[in-house]
Amino acid sequence: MKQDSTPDFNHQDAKQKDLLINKSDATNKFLTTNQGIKINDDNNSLKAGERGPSLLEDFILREKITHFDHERIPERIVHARGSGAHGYFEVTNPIPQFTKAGFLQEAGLRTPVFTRFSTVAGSRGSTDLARDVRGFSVKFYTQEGIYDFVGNNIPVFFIQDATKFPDLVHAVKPEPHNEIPQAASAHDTFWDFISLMPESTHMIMWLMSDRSLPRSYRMMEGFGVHTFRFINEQNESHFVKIHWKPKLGTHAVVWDEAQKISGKDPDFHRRDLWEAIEMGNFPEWELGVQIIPEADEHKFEFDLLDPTKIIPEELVPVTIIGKMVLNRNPDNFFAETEQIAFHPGHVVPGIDFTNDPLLQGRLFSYTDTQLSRLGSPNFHEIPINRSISPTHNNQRDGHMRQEINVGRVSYSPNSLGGGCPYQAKIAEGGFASFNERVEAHKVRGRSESFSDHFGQAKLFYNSQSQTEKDHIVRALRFELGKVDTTAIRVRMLGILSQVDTDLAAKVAKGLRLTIPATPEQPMNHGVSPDADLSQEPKSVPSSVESSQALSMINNPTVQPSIESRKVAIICADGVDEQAVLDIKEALLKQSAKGCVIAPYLGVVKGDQGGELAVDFSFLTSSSVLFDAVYIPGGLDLNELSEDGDVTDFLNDAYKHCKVIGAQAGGIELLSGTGFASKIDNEDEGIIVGRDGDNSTFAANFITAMANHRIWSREKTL
Ligand code: HDD
Repeated sequence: MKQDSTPDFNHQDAKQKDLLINKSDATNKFLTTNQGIKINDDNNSLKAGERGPSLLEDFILREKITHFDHERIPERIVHARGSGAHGYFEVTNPIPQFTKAGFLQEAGLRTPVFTRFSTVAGSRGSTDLARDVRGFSVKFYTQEGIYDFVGNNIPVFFIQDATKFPDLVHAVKPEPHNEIPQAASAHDTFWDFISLMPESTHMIMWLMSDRSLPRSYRMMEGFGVHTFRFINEQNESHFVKIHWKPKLGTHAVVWDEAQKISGKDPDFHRRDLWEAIEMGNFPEWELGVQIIPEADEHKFEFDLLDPTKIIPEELVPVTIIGKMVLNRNPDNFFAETEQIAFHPGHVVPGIDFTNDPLLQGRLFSYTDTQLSRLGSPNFHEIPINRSISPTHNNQRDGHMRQEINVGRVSYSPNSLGGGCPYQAKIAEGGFASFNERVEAHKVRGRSESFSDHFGQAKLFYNSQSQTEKDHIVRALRFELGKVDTTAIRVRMLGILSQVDTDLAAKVAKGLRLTIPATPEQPMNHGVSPDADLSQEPKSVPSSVESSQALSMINNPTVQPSIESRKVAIICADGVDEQAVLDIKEALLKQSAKGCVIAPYLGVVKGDQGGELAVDFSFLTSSSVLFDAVYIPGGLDLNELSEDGDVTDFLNDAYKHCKVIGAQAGGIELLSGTGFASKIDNEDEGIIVGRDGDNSTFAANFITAMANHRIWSREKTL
């Protein structure tokens, strides 16, 4: 059964139409109880006398308080902190030869989606800028039912078997005795676990890289992690790895900046996503696939079923098949972003699973968790979770059932209901699992092909630029530096030495520790006496030595751009207003935004007698919330250069490798705040304009900004 793509059926909006019946707008309406009774006084409870006790009879008070008392539901056990948006997926390059999934069949076909991004470890109210993996989940409301993509911004995972997931999460969450630290992996229990789980080494390289500090949700990749299957009309299977590639490129902030953003604006990513969509800068990703024929299953030096491995793009290129655009913010956070329930087991005909033991465990976990989080097996009826293709079956009742099933039949087979609802033949769109042949002994064990824990960790490290390698070293020094137990630090150094001796030595230097001569055999901790220890971790050299796609800085597909970036324009009375207007216009032409920052809110007076509206004061903003800083001429230097806030603003911008631009008198301000020698030494990220040519200055400023950061400022380790 193919999707209906006839011109009069606007499938992109089908979910919005579906949600309409649940929307409620109180504009020009009376206040009522939940039973529809109009309320006359919402400020006073019913009392025996004005100073007397409240009366139990007050059904209005009781209803209001009772509802309030029950407003909270359990937060997600992982990925509690998140933000989402509506949008659509559009096919650009159909692949019927690989999959029969209806939503991938026709070029131009649009399917509505809701996408939720998240951190993993922190609570619902925690900072967006934690060093953490980011969740990347997309619910496709296809005409064949719901397809959920439930991935991350990192293409591998910590563990190979789902049975270790509760251990991993217990280790990374705040420690149970004092519930410290929040949204952070830099503590003993996490690194204790990791240092005993060498299979996590590849993932740890990614987690310690800047991938775990995205500049924006809009600037991160998404990965399905597991190998899935595509099934075509001929019932042929191909293995597939799924990728999302952001239109704006993959970019990160630096760690010091991330920590400061966490204080200045813990909602930084949430706000960024919301504002981008409100401003019409719709976030966009391309959907790509790596396809591997069944016959090639054993062709690689790693196991396709092992979720701690990538398939280097040099071995199997990524083919782009579509794009996703997020163009609408939710109306209500709780109803949509909080109540949405994803499940990697929600697949449509044409997509199927592999025997990846991590995926297999996930297939159980996600329905189970919704039962405690959303409270009922009827969570699929919540509007945001509801399929837009019709659902009919013999499941009945349960908490909060919404559907009113008519008739007396709720079983199959039946004759009283004419045999309905019917089973669908495969040709009619019925889902049939891929008939993979499985012949095996029942065994609690792991394939030997899963025991390479270091080969791809090396590949990742080798693929990084020097700047990125240094960031990994600094991240490890920070994280292990927060670990109190020396034995754990030492054990980790043993693991790191198996990835790269230089990396281990640099981390060891930061910790003032020595790398152990013989690394402890971590797998031997806590194993039963009769366990098979023959599978010691090993390192299988990758046939690809270095892969540019793994580096954010060297990645050739990332084009220089300032689209949707924010520039702080430092202003005060007397400012050269034409220069401000010119840079704002130049930025706007590239879909970027200039914000006026001044000592006080309100307006600043320009040198031509005009006024410029102030967006933020130094008190309500910070340079960590911007991508670059510009100082025009004509400022009242006395007012600005003595203000410590301005110096902090510029120092942070410099330290975080951001472009700083100054014209005319702004150059004096820059010199006066300690940047004189940096201007003289021609730092490539300090752009000065002395000749009053605003357009040449703007062009130079924008070119410098488009490369994201001036990494040459950082000291090489
Ligand atoms: Fe998971 C949520 C991604 C392994 C069990 N997971 C969750 C979310 C994402 C992922 C993005 C948030 C969904 C949302 O926005 O609502 N999880 C992954 C990836 C994994 C992974 C990419 C490895 C490849 N997860 C994993 C395992 C298990 C779980 C091995 C359990 C055996 N994950 C859950 C969960 C969550 C969840 C407990 C919490 C909330 C939810 O499901 O709905 O069931």
